[in-house]
Amino acid sequence: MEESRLPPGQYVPRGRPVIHYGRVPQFKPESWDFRIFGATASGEEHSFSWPEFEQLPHTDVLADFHCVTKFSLMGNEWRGVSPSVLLAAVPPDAGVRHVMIWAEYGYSANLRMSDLAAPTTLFATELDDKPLSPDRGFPLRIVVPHLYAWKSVKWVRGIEYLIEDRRGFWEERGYHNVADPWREQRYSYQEEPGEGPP
Ligand SMILES: Nc1nc2c(c(=O)[nH]1)N[C@H]1C(S)=C(S)[C@@H](COP(=O)(O)O)O[C@H]1N2
Ligand SMILES: [Mo]
Repeated sequence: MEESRLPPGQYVPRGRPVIHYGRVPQFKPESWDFRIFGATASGEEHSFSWPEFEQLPHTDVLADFHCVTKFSLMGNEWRGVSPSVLLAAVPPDAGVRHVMIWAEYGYSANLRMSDLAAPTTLFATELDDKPLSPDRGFPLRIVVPHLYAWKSVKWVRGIEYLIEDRRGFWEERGYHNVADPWREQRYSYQEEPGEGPP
């Protein structure tokens, strides 16, 4: 393993840990939807059914991911829908600089628009050539490999376009609003002016 691939303070564990807060939700394809709402350009929200979402073009991303508890999972082969596809299908208002990613049970994480639009951010449906397992987010998770993994929300159900930034689940509980592992942005007390909502 090249050391340069591991951000400061991280290690590669034995095995591939699975972690999340709360229970694994059950996927119900008939009632599942993916909503894009908030500050859309049209003022309307849009929702995709599971068959509609599955038909969107898929691409591959090879990336590592880094949990703030210090383990890193290296070389994950994700397949899924690029955020650029969704941003083109349901354009945000010109003033949108942030988004909230929403999941089952109300889990959420906020991202800067630039982090959502980054080339390795993906709405993943597959890991290593198989559909995601239930505990890794089946049927859909976002992966944001360049930020700490609490931002890689499992069981995703939607995107809320935000004009003003707002903190998500862990960001409200003392974790850093931006969460760059290369800069060890772990906790909110490390935030510099402009890195979090006022
Ligand atoms: N919906 C949801 N997504 C979540 C979490 C969670 O509690 N709920 N935990 C996050 C955290 S802290 C980590 S480290 C990764 C773990 O992903 P893994 O279980 O695939 O290793 O999922 C993230 N996504
Ligand atoms: Mo984590």
